Amino acid sequence: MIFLDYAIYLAISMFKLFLFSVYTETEFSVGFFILNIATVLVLSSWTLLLKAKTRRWVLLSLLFLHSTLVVSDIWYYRYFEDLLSVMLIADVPQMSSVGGGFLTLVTWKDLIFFADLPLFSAAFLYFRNKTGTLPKNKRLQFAGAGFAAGLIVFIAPLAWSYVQKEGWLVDNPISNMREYYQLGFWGYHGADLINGAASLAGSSSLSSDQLDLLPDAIREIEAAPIPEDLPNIIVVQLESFQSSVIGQKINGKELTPNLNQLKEETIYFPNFYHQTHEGRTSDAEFLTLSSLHPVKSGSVYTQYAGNDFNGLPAHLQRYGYETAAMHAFERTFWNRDKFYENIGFDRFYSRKDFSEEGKIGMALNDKDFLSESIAFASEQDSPFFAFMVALTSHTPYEFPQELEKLDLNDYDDDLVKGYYHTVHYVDEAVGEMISELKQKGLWDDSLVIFYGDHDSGLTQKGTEMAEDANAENVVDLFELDQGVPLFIKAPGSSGGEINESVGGQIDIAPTILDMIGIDPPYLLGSSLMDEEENVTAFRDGSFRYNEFYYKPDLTAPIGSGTCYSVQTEEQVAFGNCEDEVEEAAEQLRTSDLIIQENALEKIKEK
Ligand code: GP9
Ligand code: MN
Repeated sequence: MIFLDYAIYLAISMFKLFLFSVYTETEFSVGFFILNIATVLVLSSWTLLLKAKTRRWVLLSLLFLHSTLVVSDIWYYRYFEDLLSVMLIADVPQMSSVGGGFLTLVTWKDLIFFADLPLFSAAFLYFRNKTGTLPKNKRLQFAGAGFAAGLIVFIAPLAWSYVQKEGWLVDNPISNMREYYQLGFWGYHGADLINGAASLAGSSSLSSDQLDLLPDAIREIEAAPIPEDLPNIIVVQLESFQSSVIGQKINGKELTPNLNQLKEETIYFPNFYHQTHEGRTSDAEFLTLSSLHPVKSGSVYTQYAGNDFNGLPAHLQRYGYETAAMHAFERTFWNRDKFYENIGFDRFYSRKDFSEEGKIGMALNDKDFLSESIAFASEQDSPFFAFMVALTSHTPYEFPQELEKLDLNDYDDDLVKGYYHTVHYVDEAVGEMISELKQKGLWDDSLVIFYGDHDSGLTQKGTEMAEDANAENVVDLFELDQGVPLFIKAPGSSGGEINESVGGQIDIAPTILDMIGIDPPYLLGSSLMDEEENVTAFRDGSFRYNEFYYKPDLTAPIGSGTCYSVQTEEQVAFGNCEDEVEEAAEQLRTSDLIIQENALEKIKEK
């Protein structure tokens, strides 16, 4: 067989893509197989033009590159349930933050992706004198036929579905995984390369039609009177802080006694969720400060730090607030120095402003961090807005043994143990902070908020944490993974209250403005204090609304998914979620347009 090497190459390539689905537990149907083989043909049939000897080495190199990309995708998927993207280039400096946690993504079985290399080489050596080379025109015919067949099979379903389903395949798919299922592994990476290159080159595609699609409210510039006696605002974002730890007991001991107690003095929101994606901490901050969604690949902070957003700090500045951000890590990490200045912070207290001694994990421990942050906040003129980003409970949850206070002998996973130790410590830090705020007269009249930035990364089905929480069905796992605590201490109030409103980090800015009586600029979120039910959307198009949770089927067009009742944890009729599916998608599209096309600035220029 003249092209035996190429046939083996195709078989191995397809096996790798199949294995990718097995490792990531994602769909692999017959249609998807055909789509993938078509793209492999399109990308590799040119090698049939080469003489046999050269072709083998080229195919071997292609297999190596293929494995490298597949394995990188698998590691990335294990952390983010998403695929790598060109836009992540801007995030390479932050990748180190996963640190020791990254190694947990790598397993020995991943090496299988490179097992073909020695086997393929051995087969080459064996066949090296047994296969001849076809004449040039024949090779051209085979290469052309392979390429054409691949292209037709790849394009046909796209074209068909474009006609049938009004373009869902080429429409904004909202999530990378939907694009992957529509275009196949190589199709996704090819499309991403083109879009990413265009974006990095700064080419803008915002048409005036698209601008017209934006809600009218965006254009309204408010001129509201300044309310009297505006309170100081202190917002504390806690690292990897899940709501599952609130009220949790370990060997009869409360994991978060201080936060549990805080329910007596503040408004607690049990139906509050993080909406972060790949930008992790930076996404949580962005959602909070801009009331927009994160982008579908990478972080807004690193890619769009200079764009125009209706930022909370800048809006508060208009009403006379002094604004300061505190985070005891490198000021350039996640591009914070640029983003904070752009969004309206007068000052940014970073690692160099805090004590050098007393590190836990990545930075100064949260007890000292919060205490020193209060001192910095007190230096601001009132009213002030202080935004504090804590860091002790960051993966891989390293915690000094001498400070451990919990008996975690019943747990096996070191990451889970570390997580609970750090969470318990951060809870103490919050308790001490509240005492200090009270002592300094900064508690009673201030608006103080505590919330978690995102989950611990230890919540997937079958993990020790999920099993410990008896999280087995879709709703349980969603709650464990997406739920973060939110406590709001209203100015001048001391009573505790449970507010059942469904919401997410996108609602924090509108809630703050609502509570202090300032008209908001155009924001995507809504105040949690009003009675209205809002759609709390997540980056993949899933959402919570009312008593329902909707999980999309990413292998299908927008609108195919399953609706669940959060109360019964059972699947319910799709009709219960139907109206909100498009609303959630629309929220994400509007947000993308504002961020990626810098639409707010363009509107002002118009
Ligand atoms: C460091 C912090 C890291 O500044 O943002 O947290 P992460 O983004 O990895 O969750
Ligand atoms: Mn984080």
